[in-house]
Amino acid sequence: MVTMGMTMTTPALTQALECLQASERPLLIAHPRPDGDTIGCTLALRLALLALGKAPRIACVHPLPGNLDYLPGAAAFEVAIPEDADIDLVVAVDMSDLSRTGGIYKPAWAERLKLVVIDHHATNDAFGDVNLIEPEAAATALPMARVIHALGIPLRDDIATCLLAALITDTRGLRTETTTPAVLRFVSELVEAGGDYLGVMQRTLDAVPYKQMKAWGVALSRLQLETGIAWTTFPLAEKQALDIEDHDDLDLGNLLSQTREAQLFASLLEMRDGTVKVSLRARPGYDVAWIAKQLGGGGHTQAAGYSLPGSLDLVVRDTLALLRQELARPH
Ligand SMILES: [Mn+2]
Repeated sequence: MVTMGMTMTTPALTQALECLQASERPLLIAHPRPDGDTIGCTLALRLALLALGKAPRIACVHPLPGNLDYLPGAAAFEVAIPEDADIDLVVAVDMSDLSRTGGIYKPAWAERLKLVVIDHHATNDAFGDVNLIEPEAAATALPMARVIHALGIPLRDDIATCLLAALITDTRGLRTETTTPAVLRFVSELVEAGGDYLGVMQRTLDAVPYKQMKAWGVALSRLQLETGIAWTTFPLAEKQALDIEDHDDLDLGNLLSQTREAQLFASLLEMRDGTVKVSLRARPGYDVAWIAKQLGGGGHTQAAGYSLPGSLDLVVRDTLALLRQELARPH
């Protein structure tokens, strides 16, 4: 691996390595409503640790979506870990704050276990004892690849496939602003090393379940456009009619962001707990991270989100007000 600075060492990388090398039974946690980055990176690190003879456990509070549950090792995910579990390290993967473990992390662990954070969210509040955070990285797959390489494990075959799944999903098929020439070179190296590029494309991206396709129909029929902003709402009644669970990620943000006339995009989903889950997208040059941060969420410049209590109408109003502010900024 010649690209992506695989031999680059930072204090955070050194500390993360020390923790992982000293650990025999680490717990790796992926975030709720898991995406390809959190799952691919967690599985890649698990494979690397297994190759070192360690006994990692992996956890995610929600079931894996059908486009990720085929990845090598996916069946090993657990949905809960008891507080007194026999683990000796916790690794949080692809999450910007501790609440993103979805309750898997137990506060009592802070006394006895080190917490390593491996992430790329600009809004990450460095909540670990060790924080390997690369906000400029296209995906957590990049710092994760550095960790695995530094552990002495080759980035090939199943590990390469897991890292490809992470990179390709988080860049929406290599089309985000963060998809640099170095990222593209790294992708080609992973493919040369046995990573299943075509399989990942076919099985993660071009693999929308029928139910989700129907949901897209509802969301698109409710699509609205005002100067530069495309947005849609998904009321609870419509979700129930289509048998959609709250943890189903409909990926509406990415769908809406293809609307040619708009620079900013929002999807607002009514949830069963009385909150509204908002997903924002921005074209290159625009920024939605500050909006999410201001409303208690997080994310990236081009993709961010948050949840707010209140009616759909109220959250639409507050969200549109901030999106109009962003649109009005000089660009
Ligand atoms: Mn990510």
